Amino acid sequence: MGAYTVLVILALMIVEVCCLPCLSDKSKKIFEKTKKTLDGLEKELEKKEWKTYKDHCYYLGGDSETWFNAEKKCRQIGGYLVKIDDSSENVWLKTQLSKDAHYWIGLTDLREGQFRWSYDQEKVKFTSWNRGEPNNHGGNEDCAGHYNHLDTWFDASCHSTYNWICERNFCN
Ligand SMILES: [Ca+2]
Ligand SMILES: [Ca+2]
Repeated sequence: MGAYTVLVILALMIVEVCCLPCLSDKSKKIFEKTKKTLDGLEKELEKKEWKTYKDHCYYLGGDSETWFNAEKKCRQIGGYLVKIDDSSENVWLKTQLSKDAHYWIGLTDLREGQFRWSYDQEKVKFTSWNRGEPNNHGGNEDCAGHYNHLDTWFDASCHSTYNWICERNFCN
């Protein structure tokens, strides 16, 4: 590469850098427009995906996540990993779940043996453990999930990945 070519490339790079500020207004407009479109799509999606039960709304995360990431995703969309208060909520949930996946719920015993809901740290009252659960298998199961085809729960390693159920105390 000749010295002249290098100089030309350098000059072009400098022009490019200098022009960034004049481009930024246009870029900003494009960015704003894209953001508006995305916000619109998100609202549309929210309307579709949240299911209503007794004035609370539920969202089923269709991808596999660790318990912690699932909780984070729920918080990001204005909810929390589901807190199952009673048998009727539990049975209704079962009817909503895909048959091919298990789902994280917002129940953990990070202090062993003392299961609490992550939403408000309340000690669990209503439970629907599957037979033999929670068994803290391998001494390493602190997070709870909901079986797909049953209305019962299990405990598993929080680092396992399952689908997830978010709850929110209001609907749109
Ligand atoms: Ca609930
Ligand atoms: Ca278990």
